[in-house]
Amino acid sequence: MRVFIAGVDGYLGFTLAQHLAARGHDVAGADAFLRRRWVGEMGSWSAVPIAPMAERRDAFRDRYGRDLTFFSLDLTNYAGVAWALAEFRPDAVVHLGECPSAPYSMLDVHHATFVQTNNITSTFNLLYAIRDVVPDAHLLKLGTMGEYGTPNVPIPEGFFEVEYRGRRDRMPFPRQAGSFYHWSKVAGSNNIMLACKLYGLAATDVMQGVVYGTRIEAMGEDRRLATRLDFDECFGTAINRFCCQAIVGHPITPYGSGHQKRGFLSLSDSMQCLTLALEHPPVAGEYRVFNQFAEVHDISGLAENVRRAAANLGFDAPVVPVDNPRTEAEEHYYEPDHRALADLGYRPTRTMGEELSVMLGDLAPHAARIAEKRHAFRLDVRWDDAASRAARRRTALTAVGA
Ligand code: USQ
Repeated sequence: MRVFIAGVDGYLGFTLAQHLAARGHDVAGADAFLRRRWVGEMGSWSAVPIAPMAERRDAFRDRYGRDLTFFSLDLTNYAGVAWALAEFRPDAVVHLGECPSAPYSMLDVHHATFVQTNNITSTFNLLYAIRDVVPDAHLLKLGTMGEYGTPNVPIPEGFFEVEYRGRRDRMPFPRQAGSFYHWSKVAGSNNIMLACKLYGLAATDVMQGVVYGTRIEAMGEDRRLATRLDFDECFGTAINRFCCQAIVGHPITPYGSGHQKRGFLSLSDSMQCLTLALEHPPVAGEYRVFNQFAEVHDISGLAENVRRAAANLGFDAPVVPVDNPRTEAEEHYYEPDHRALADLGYRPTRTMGEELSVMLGDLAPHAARIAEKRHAFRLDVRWDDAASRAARRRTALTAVGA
């Protein structure tokens, strides 16, 4: 199969390219290296050093015996997107090329607008380019479990049966996203659903939980094939951040009561699921939704799991709950379905404990690198009061005479 990955330089994108190549698929990708820039804007860098794209492609060829065709391209440029698809003629397009950070979208009006514009535009460009250039290609779009929020009822996979005033229908399950980023993903889902109906496109919208992990088996030990792993306040997700904190003896930071629950899955399981979706495409005109996660945990439980796994390896870090910078339910019901991928054959490959040991082992050699940017663990993006951040920044700058 020929697979085009939008966002191929990212955490999931570069990993997926390798996973697919190892399974014999031909892979191309596009990226404008925005993720590298955003993390730099946060005053941080990837905990695991990552190679420039030219080196990544050399290493890819060495390991998988095939090229990673690459388009240096901003996905908000429609002509560029259409040209890339015409050049490569994919059977499937995987859309991982969005700004993935809820906190980044809550920084201020400029970041909120940027995240929504960037994400909605890139999705439209891919939809229209597929329609006009490769209409039979399957669009595999990364949505998020965060689209649903935390309703007080079970969460189905995308759709549910409703009975209202004596009439019944099958409808999209209500979305209650909790950040401007998550709402950008809801907009993407709605637009794809309509495009499938209007243009007969085939799409899978993956509501993915929080991913953690440093590697997949295919990568081997070539450092040029390593994928990024972020730990800053905006681009570091809970488990990845907690592991980096533990490695440098920084307090592990569950927010608030830590009772908020989320679905989690390892990087290798994420690859397994995305590949299952690609290798079992929907039919023309079908818009299907998969909920993609392996286990539901609450955040304080996770923090404790990381603390224990790190202590076993000789890294001691306390768990110190901090005031929750987000506006989110901390005590809530959470029962999402996740049957569709299991029906296609998905089976988790490792327990969280096993994965944490691998991760911590991979991160340990980079402790000095993480420690150098430990200021990036800071917490100053608040959902309710972004202005306080600017005020604190000003105070800090005044204090250093800047
Ligand atoms: N959290 C902490 N301490 C931290 C960081 C996070 O307690 O130091 C908590 C947050 O308050 C939240 C939970 O952990 O309750 C998850 O936060 P996160 O930063 O790991 O994940 P989130 O912001 O939800 O976003 C991430 C990805 C996003 C993806 C989403 C899937 O950045 O792209 O869409 O996970 S989901 O969470 O299922 O919506």
